[in-house]
Amino acid sequence: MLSQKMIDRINLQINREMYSAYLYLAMAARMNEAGYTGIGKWLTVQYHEEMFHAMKFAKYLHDQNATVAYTKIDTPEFKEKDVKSLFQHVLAHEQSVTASIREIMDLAIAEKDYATQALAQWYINEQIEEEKNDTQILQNIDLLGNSAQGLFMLNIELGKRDPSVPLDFNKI
Ligand code: OFO
Repeated sequence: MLSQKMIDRINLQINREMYSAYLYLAMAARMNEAGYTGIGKWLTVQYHEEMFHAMKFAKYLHDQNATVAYTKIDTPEFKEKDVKSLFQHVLAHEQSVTASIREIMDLAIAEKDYATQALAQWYINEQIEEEKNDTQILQNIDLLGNSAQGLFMLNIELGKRDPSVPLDFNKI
């Protein structure tokens, strides 16, 4: 059984994951408008990943007989128009999400809540992957010299990404 404090904190994280999804969907729109449809696709796949993260938390609350609370999602905030600055924002955002997940782990440890510790560990591992992906994209941009030709190639490469998350709540 989860404490009310933990239920509230996980519901907050569901909102944050959905904000991430919304942010990446908005970024995808900006990239598509600029003609970078491959980068737009990569960001749209990331939108699905974030919704999966939200649903995995929701499924956990459901399995623990706790109430899921879907709350208002803020308007996505970003000003960046060029590819490199956009991915710098993505990396910084993921670093803030990592800090948020660590707070859940800290609370789970403080409450001796072993079930949530196991769940939080999955997200901690996932955040390693998220930050690694964004760092590699930024490294590739630097290796390519942030040139028009380089971004053209990156656009093709990132467009190859396909979603890998289940869409069925019961298969989470
Ligand atoms: Fe859910 O990992 Fe990104 O935000």
